[in-house]
Amino acid sequence: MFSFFKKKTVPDSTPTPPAAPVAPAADIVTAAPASVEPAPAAAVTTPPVTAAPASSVAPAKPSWTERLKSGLAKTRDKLGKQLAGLFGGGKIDEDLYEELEAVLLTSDMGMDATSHLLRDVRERVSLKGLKDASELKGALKEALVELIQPLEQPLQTHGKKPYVIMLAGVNGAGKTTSIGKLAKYFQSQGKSVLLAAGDTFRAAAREQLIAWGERNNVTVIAQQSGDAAAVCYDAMQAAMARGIDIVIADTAGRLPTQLHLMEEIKKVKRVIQKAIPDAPHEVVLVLDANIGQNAINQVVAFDQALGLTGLILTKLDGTAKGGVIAGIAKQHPVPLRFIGVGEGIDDLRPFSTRDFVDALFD
Ligand SMILES: Nc1nc2c(ncn2[C@@H]2O[C@H](COP(=O)(O)OP(=O)(O)O)[C@@H](O)[C@H]2O)c(=O)[nH]1
Ligand SMILES: [Mg+2]
Repeated sequence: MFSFFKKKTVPDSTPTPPAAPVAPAADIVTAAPASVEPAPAAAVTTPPVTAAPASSVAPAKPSWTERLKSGLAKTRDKLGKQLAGLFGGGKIDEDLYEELEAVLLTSDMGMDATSHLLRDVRERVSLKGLKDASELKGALKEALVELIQPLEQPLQTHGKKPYVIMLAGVNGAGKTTSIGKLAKYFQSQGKSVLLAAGDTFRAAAREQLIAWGERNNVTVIAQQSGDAAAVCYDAMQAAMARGIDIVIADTAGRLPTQLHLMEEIKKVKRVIQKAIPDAPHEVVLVLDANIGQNAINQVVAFDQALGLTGLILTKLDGTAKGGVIAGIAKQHPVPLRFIGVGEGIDDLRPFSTRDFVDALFD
């Protein structure tokens, strides 16, 4: 039996200030349990009436590059400081390479990526005849760019209507909050968005999405029943009927080791396919960067189950484990569509190798 939570309606006519994080996760205020809708599928709220209140109001706001830099501060502090020590001066010798290896390993790049980078750096050093440790930084930067560049493949949603994006991942990875951020991102490009509340395991999860949709004029398809596949099917039908551009389907968190739940999410995908034969067009695994090397195991397992087409790496701001991107690139590359460096609505952006590496080193 689900109870139907309602967000206490705070008079909220003004657009959310961009600085204030619209974190749908945290605070679903439980008011009086309101009427439970008998209808199996309930479309909540109406499609965006006007162009979504964009987030381009506050001029004093730090730029994305600045936020990326501060978001990566922990990784940079750890990696950068240690590297600065290495690059400080002196000769390039075996001791230096050994130290470099140790530093890379502690930044969660993993053994494979670390060995690869070392080999690459050695080649660059001998090719260019570098002698001084201070020149090593450039070589490492280039090697890292080359390694992770293949992950930079921004999501292209044109050509399909609706373009269907399905999200998967463990609990707390940042799926639902990322959906909010993505919805804003697509709306700001003038696209209409519909959300499918496919996390049917917890009533609160559904309410989190519904509340967010209400605040932001985004249609959310939800159901009282506990069947994620059915919700997603309804969402596909609704999106086609309404000529929606982008559908984003939330799903319940699950561990790859929970086999029955992995079967359940495979079914969600199949049912989406039934509604729209070439959908979902994008199957994204949302990863919390804090898990470091374990992210690679998750990529492998979810890819096996669902056939991943993209990744979202969240919470880079809270961790020193940003090096895991290199590990993914080396061990099981899947396009890294977006990275998250904060809880604010604008803190999710397409992944750019250059920006990332620059923010890490400079
Ligand atoms: N600092 C930070 N927090 C984030 C980021 N992305 C998500 N979160 C937080 O992570 C928590 C779990 O997010 P949620 O979307 O509910 O996870 P889900 O279980 O995968 O749906 C929430 O408190 C979010 O605000 C991020 O990029 N940075
Ligand atoms: Mg969620």
